[in-house]
Amino acid sequence: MATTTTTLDTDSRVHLFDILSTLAPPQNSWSAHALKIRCVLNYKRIPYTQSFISYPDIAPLLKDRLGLPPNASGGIPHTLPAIIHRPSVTSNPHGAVSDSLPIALHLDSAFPDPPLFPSGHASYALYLAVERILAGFESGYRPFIVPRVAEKLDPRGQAYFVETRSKALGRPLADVRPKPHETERINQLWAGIEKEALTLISMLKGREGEKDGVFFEGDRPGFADILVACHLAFIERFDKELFGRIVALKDGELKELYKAAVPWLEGQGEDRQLGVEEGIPS
Ligand SMILES: N[C@@H](CCC(=O)N[C@@H](CS)C(=O)NCC(=O)O)C(=O)O
Repeated sequence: MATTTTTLDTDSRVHLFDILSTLAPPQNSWSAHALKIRCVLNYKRIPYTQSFISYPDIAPLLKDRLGLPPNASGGIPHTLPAIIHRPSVTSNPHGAVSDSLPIALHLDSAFPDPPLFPSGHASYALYLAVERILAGFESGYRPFIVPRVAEKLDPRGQAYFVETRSKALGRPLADVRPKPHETERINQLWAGIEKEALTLISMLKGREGEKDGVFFEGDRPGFADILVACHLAFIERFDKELFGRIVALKDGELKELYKAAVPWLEGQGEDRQLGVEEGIPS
């Protein structure tokens, strides 16, 4: 894809900062958080440019170059995804916003059609419930996936990721994924994954025979569906066997939702190298 040379000052498009990896397009976006914003941009057909940032450059870019405060949601203070959109963002001199939920809510108000919450407050409540279920789902799948992320990062990103994650987890990252002979642990993690997945599936099925459409709200997609698709894509990028097992549950409700979301997960903005090295015009 061609890389443009327009400056941010003249470019009214949204710019998405995603995380660099060695994965090949169109499956090069892998972080469930960054995928949420990619999906929102693609679903709403918002024109955007994109750049991919190596892990050790994320905090310097956000803090020093863009002057963004730490995420209000807690956890790691400076994270991707982040966007720049000067025409609509007034809270930051560069038009920058970080943290996936604030970004999604901002984009939903700046570009309201189609809405991320098709039934308004009820869809927002649905999103909160799905997010809660996904937290349990994620704690089951993380040990299988996170050690494999390191294998697909650029060399600087890999060194940073292995060091920070091993420190946070209190043991070498490579030891986190269960070994094939650890069947009890594998079964226990799978049981957690399956329990939460079955709840999502029963929500997708709806009351017996009454629901059409592959999304929680029938044929109207919303942010809750995007969230589920992004977690599934994160798993798919790094462990196709686990992904296959999850989407085969029941009548393949999760597979149908995922298939419908693929154009949003894989859609690409125009590549535009923008990062710590290049600097951000003030
Ligand atoms: N609350 C944030 C969390 C995002 C997040 O954890 N991003 C990770 C990548 S998946 C990150 O940028 N980490 C930076 C680091 O580890 O230095 C959101 O929803 O966007």
